[in-house]
Parts: sequence; structure tokens; C-alpha cells
Amino acid sequence: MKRSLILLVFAGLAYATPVPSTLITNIERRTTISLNGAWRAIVDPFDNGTSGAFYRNRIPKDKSDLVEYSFDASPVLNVPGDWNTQREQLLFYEGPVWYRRVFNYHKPANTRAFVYFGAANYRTAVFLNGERLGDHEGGFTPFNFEVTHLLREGENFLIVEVNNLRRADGVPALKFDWWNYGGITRDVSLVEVPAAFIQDYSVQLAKGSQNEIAGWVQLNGVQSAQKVAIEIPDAGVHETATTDAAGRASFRISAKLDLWSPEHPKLYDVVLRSGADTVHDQIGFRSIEVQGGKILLNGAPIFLRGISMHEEAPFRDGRAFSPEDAQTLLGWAKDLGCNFVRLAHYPHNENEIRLADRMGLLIWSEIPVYWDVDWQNPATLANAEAQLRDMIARDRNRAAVILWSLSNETPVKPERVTFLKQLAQDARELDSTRLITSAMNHTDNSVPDVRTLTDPLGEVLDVLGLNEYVGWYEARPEDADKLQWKSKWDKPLIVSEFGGGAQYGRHGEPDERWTEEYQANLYQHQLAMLQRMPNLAGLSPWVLMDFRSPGRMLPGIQDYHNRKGLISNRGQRKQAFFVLQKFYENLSEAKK
Ligand code: GCB
Repeated sequence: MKRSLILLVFAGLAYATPVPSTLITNIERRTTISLNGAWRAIVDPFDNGTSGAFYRNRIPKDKSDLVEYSFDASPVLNVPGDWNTQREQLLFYEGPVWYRRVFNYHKPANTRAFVYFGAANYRTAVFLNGERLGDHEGGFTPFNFEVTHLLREGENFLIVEVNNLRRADGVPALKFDWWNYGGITRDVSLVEVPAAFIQDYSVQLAKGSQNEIAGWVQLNGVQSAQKVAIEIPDAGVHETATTDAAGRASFRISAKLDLWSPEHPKLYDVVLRSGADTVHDQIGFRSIEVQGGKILLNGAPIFLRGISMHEEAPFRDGRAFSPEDAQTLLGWAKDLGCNFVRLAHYPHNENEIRLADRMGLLIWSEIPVYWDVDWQNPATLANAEAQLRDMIARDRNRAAVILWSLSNETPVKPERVTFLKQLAQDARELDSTRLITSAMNHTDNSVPDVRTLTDPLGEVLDVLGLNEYVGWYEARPEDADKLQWKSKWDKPLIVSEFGGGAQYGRHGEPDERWTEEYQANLYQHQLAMLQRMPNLAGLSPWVLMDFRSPGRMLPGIQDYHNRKGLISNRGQRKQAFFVLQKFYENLSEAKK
């Protein structure tokens, strides 16, 4: 886990490799106390809470004492949940909100405790019983703080300031095409672990192998070498390894495994033990690699029949967070005939990744380096690196995840390649087994009717992602028929986006924008064109379901929604859904 600080200096930018993650992984299978529920919340647009020290949770000492806030008298917000959809007047709110949760605690002997947040958007400061625990930046990655020494017997109060103000130096920065939902958007819990415990681990097939598991277990709170046991009973694995000076035990184990695939999402029970700690997980084993223009799953070429999706709640709008939301969204992807989902544009909830593992859906997982960010700012890079590191830390044991995506539609300029190269290097260092991608959107169009992918970022990636909007932001759907596509690299290509807007129930001629007919026609022409693309290894059209976005204002049609969904935000399937479904069905038939 510990890595020495290496300073890299290039393009005038000095920065270090990422500091190790402090995340406790696999929260689902630990001993936890949920802190979800109704939290008192003070909406604080001018950030008076910082100077007014709201974290102290003061109540007036007597009738003449001046205290200009009161958690007790403030209304509640539900956690998990965005604040925008819980109160009408918060729909467009961007700024700080102070949350308070009071809870009782009885401390068991020989136990350490951590407070764990699945995610809070965007900047978070956390205080327990009036003491600052720490801060976190980034709206979609988990974080935890140790609270063992601050917890009191009996009543405790946790205060959390969440601020979703967009920032020029943020990741993402000031502009993005989704709703800036603020708040504590995922579960909060207290995690109890023994004094020495298993913090994190990697149990995956070694790169390029289908019968050798390579991995490590990271202990926290140990001073001397410890034994760690790794058991996978159904695969006959019963091994032990010993930790090094940094508390890490590495292992390589030969095993005959029933491999995970979309058709056969086999998960093994895995048990890790060390001292007083035992952690159970369910892990699938599969290999993923590229060979020329092909993606190979378990050694055989696979075509990714995908769809892009946001983490937007079906039927009710708002940030999705529940297992039921995930079931609905991934269930729709399955109905469409998908074996692949692109989880745009940020790490989604862990419950969704775990469900994909069980359902047999391959995943592209992405950090929100979206459009333009402050490429030359070392703090922005450090923030992107931390988000990448924590996404990988949380999900590295999920067979479903095959692609880490570094960015989406970033402008072609040298400082952006420098920035993304650093992320690619980090990702490979943190996880040598998965493929690296990015969604690019720049082509050389100097030859009429020929589009050539020349973006220098392509050099850095294992798999090229391409977003193109022929028939929507440029040209007509029919113009796709004459286009030829080329790529500078002999690498697999995923068309990570194409699409067009349609309002469910709006009908007209195929050339009338916003109608279902227009969108369906666009899909027909696009799908015919895509098949002529070199090294096409998959697609994830934009997008599964309509989603909220502040930049989509057209009254009566968009009403602050991006309408490129194949399904409306009320769950109604548009004509284009069936066009893509048919296409995927034919692909599956052709394979038989
Ligand atoms: C894109 C972006 C995506 C947008 C989409 C659109 O290229 O990657 O985030 O929502 O286009 O609808 O314009």
C-alpha cells in the first residue's frame, strides 16, 4: 500500500504519485451501524456556518445567549438522497448545507470504528462531537475517517457540511451535462473492525492468466508480520501468506476455475482471515485483454452490446441510490439485449456494480474528468488521481468491471495529454489487469466524407472510445450512409456515444426533430454506419434513460431534461429502444 513519493516533472508540472487510499473496502460485508435516515439540515447559502462554527452544535446557554442557528429547529433531509429533489426550493440550489445526525453508541471492547460515506457531492467536511475529522473532495467516491477515540459512550453528534458549488479547479469543473445534485447521496455508516483488520485486498486472475490468482491483502493496525489465510472453498483454495513491513501479504495461487462471463456470471465465495478479522466476499474470475483490434474475454473475442447510463433515478428523477433503482436500470439494459454498460460520467453506487457482477453485465467505469478541467493545476490533477484511486480501490474485485475510463470529450491540447497520461500510469500501477480507455470526440475531417481518429490520447489507451453525433449535432441521419471511418491506431474501438433527442409520445416524420421517428431513423442509419468502422469492438449509445440537466431548457420538450434516452424518465420505451434491441438480437443470433 505504501509507495514512496516520486516527484515527476514534465511539461512544467510537478506532481507526485497518488497517496495510498485509506478506504476500507467491501463495506457491505463488514459490521456496520447505519446512519441513514432523517438528518437535520441547515441550508446556508452564504456559508455562515464556517465562521459561526456550526460544527459545535451549540444551543443557547440561557435566554440571553445569542446563537443564530439551530439544528433542532431545522427541517430534515433524508440520507441517502440529493437535496434538490427533496424540497422544491432546492431544485437549483448550489452551495453549502450543514447536516446533523445524533446517535447513541456503545463501544464494544477491542474495536475500532470508522465513519464511512458512500459519496457526498461535492466538497465535504466532517465533524464528530465538535472535532473536525477531515475533508473530502469529489462527488462520487467513498471516504472514511477513524472515530475510535472521539466516540463517546451514549449520545454523539455527527455534523457534515456538504457544498456542491461548482469550481473552476474541480473534477468536474464548471460545465457538465447532468444535474448538479448536492447532498449526502449515498449511505453513511459506522464501521466496526478489530484493532488489527483487513482494510483492503485484491483477489483477481493474474494478467494474461486463466488459472492463476494473484493478489494481496492489506492489514491496518499491525506492527509485526502476520499470517493471512485466503480461502475459496469451491475452487479448493486454502492458502496462507505473511505480511511484509507495510502490513501487506502478497500471494499467487494456481486454481482450476469456472470463469465468469455475461452468459455465466459465476461468483465464488472468498474468505480472508487474519487474527481477529474475517472478511467474506463474492468474486468472479475472468481475463480481459486486447489483441490488435479485438477485445478478448477469457481468451475469446467479444463484441460489447452496450448502452450508456447516468445514475439518475427512474420514475422519480433525482440521484439514484437504492438497490431497486439499480435493478430497474440494469434490468432495462438487459431487456435491450446488452452485455455491457457504460456507467457515465462518474463512479456509480457500489450496489450497482455488485448487481452487474451478479447479472453478468460488463462495465465501463469512469471518473468525471469531463470536457475542460484546469489541466495545469496540480491540485486538480491530485483530485482526479484520488478519485481514480478510490474508484479502483472500491471496485477492483468486481469481475464485471473491464474498463477504467479516464475522461470524456476532453479538448485536444498537450497539457491535457500530460494530465491523462499520469492518470493512465496510475491506473496501470493500481490495477494491472484491466483495460484503460477514454471517450474522445475529435477526428480529422480534412478529407471529404472520411473521419480519421487521430487524437494523440489514443496512443495512451488500450481501447479507444469515440463519441460522435452524426445526425444530431452535425449533418443529417442519412449523411451517416456515406461516411467512412479510419483510425490511426490498430486498437479496439468502442463507439461510446451517439444518439439524438426525442420526447416520448411525440410523433412526426423522420426528419422532424424531437419525435420518436427522428430518433429511430437516426439509430437505423448510425447502426448501419458503425458496422463499417475499423476494429469496432462495441458500442454504448447515448443514453438509456432521459435525465435532468440544467443546460436543456427547451420548454415543453426538454424542460431541463436531456431527451436522448431510449426510455423516458417515467419508464416509457421510445421507438429507438426497439431498433437497438433488434440490432442486438440479430448480433446474438449471428453468434449462435
Ligand atoms: C456528449 C457528452 C454527454 C452529453 C451528450 C449530449 O457528448 O459526453 O455527457 O450528455 O453528449 O447529449 O449532448
